[in-house]
Amino acid sequence: MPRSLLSFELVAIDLVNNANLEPGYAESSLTRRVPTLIHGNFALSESSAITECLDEGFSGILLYPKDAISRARTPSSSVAAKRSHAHPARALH
Ligand SMILES: N[C@@H](CCC(=O)N[C@@H](CS)C(=O)NCC(=O)O)C(=O)O
Repeated sequence: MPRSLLSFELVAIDLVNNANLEPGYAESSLTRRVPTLIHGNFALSESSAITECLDEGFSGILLYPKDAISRARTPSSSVAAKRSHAHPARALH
């Protein structure tokens, strides 16, 4: 399958100094965690949501199998769900 790359700017967030909690970042991130995808006025956090958005929203990006059952069985789907629900910060949101 052909793949193409999107151009992007990577912005480092200084988690050691809690830059993710500062207004500049926190206002664009629902979870106040990294990563966050920002595309124009649209902002999306949670890596699995980001990869699904890229997969479905941008032609040429193929991150998941097209078949629903195969997609559900990808390690990222189950691991992401477990991590998110187990994280203590989840209780804050
Ligand atoms: N399930 C989330 C986990 C995100 C996450 O835990 N990110 C960490 C860095 S790898 C973070 O932002 N930690 C800072 C914090 O929780 O305040 C995802 O996959 O996006």
